[in-house]
Amino acid sequence: MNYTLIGSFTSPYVRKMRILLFTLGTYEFKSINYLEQKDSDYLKSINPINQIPILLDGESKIFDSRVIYNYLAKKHHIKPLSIDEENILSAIDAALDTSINLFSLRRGGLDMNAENQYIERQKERVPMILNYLNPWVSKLEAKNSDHWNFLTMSLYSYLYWLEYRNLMDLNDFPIHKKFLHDFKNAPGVFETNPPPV
Ligand SMILES: N[C@@H](CCC(=O)N[C@@H](CS)C(=O)NCC(=O)O)C(=O)O
Repeated sequence: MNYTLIGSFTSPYVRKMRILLFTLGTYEFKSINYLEQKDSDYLKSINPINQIPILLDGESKIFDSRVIYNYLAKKHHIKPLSIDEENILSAIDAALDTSINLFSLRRGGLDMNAENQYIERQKERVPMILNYLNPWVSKLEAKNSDHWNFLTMSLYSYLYWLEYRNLMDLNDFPIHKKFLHDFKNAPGVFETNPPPV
C-alpha cells in the first residue's frame, strides 16, 4: 500500500482517517495548515472542494472522508456499512459539520449570541444528534475489538475535538463522556492526538 493522506493535525475529519489508516498499516501523512497562504493555495490547486482530508493512492486522488472510507473499505475487504450504520455515520458527520461551522464563524469574529435563526438551528442540532446516538453509544464496549470501527473512530475524533476546542461540556452527555474515556487506549488514538492548544 502506498497511501498519502493530506490534512491537518487538528481536523477531526482528518483524524478519523488517520486512525483508520493506522489500523490498516503504513501510510504517509502530509500535514498542511489551510489558514496559511502557501498551504491554502496548495489545497486549492489539488482539491476544488478546498477541504481536507484528501487521500492519494498512486494515481488516484480521493476527496471527502466518507468516500475515502468507502474506497479503503472496498480495498481492504471491510464489510459494507448497513443502512443503520450509514445513518449513524451521517448523524455524526452532520453534528461535526455543524460544530465546525459554528467554531469557524466564532473564530472569524461573528457574535454567536446575536439573534439569528440559522445560528439557533445549528446550535440545536448538536444536542439533538448526541441524544439520538445515546442508545447506540451506550452499548459500545472498548474490550470488544469489533466495536473499534469507522463509526466509533468518527465519534471519538469528534467528541475529543469538541473538548479540545472547548465547544461543549460533555458532562451534560455522560454516555458520550464515558465512551471517550473508555476508548482512549484504542489503536491509533494516542498516535493521532492533536498538539496541545
Ligand atoms: N465532507 C467533508 C468535510 C471535511 C471538512 O469539513 N474539512 C474541514 C476541516 S475539519 C475543512 O477542510 N475546512 C476548510 C475550510 O474551512 O475552508 C469530509 O467528510 O471530508
